[in-house]
Amino acid sequence: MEFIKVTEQHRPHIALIELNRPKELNALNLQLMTEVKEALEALDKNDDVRVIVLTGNERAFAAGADIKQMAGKSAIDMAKIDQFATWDKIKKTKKPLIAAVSGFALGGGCELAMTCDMIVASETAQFGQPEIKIGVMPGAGGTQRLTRAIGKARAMEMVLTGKFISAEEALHYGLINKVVPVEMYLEAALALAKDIAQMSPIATQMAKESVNRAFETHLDEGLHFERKNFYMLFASEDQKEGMNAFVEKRKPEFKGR
Ligand code: DAK
Repeated sequence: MEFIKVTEQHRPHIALIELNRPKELNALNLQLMTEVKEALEALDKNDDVRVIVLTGNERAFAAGADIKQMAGKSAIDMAKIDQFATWDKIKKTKKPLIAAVSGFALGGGCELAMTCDMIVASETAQFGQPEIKIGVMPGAGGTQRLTRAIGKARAMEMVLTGKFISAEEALHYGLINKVVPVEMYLEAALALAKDIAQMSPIATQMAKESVNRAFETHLDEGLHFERKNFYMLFASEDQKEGMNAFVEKRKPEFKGR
């Protein structure tokens, strides 16, 4: 991996992916995105990993797709590259995925953070969809996920003016989960990951799938989907362990079976 660093067991059951193109503010070139996709696919298959944290560095989570790589491309070039295939695979990650964001999360960087399930940010984080300033518009979910997260009025303003919002504003708008001092953002994301890693990994994955379904279907179908996943969990050893542990007044030990 040239542009990312992967630590499979950064903490027990928690993997860490670090975007590592610091001079370019982690601009998301094609190779970097392919590496992220491949790392997520491998971690999804690794039974020892229950939660994944994705981060950049203090100055930038990611300042967007690589403008220098895109600048000369034609529409046909873009269609042939079909980068959406990579982004679609990232979206399909089964395990809970937490973005730990500091500094710039712009364009594709903001979209990548929003593709994660939760966002923990440093006080210095800035979120934005500035594509309009370079003559295009968001292409990896910015008009859809941002609008669902913060509502039409605010999304429209961000997308049409390219203005950035601060971490505090992002928290207030409901885009992110928490804001902490810059020296703590990664630790705070790892602490959240640890809370989740203590649960049954089967249950967390099914719960994630069910919450995400809320954005893709109407209520009746979503409730039906939730119900099926709920029943399915009664086929797991972890359900027996969790409920028996409660009755026996002890801490459950989930095995992911
Ligand atoms: N691409 C390429 N290089 C970038 C970059 C980017 N997005 N952002 C920064 N860099 C590079 C700069 O060119 C500079 O490189 P050198 O000149 O040193 O070689 C280096 O990083 C440091 O940046 P600055 O010197 O500009 O640093 P400043 O602190 O002055 O400014 C900034 C920081 C983040 C405000 C500024 O760099 C900036 O405005 N960057 C561009 C932000 C932006 O417009 N982002 C949106 C890009 S479009 C798709 C999926 C996704 C997308 C599209 C399609 N498909 C699935 C098809 C996404 C599109 C985008 O994200």
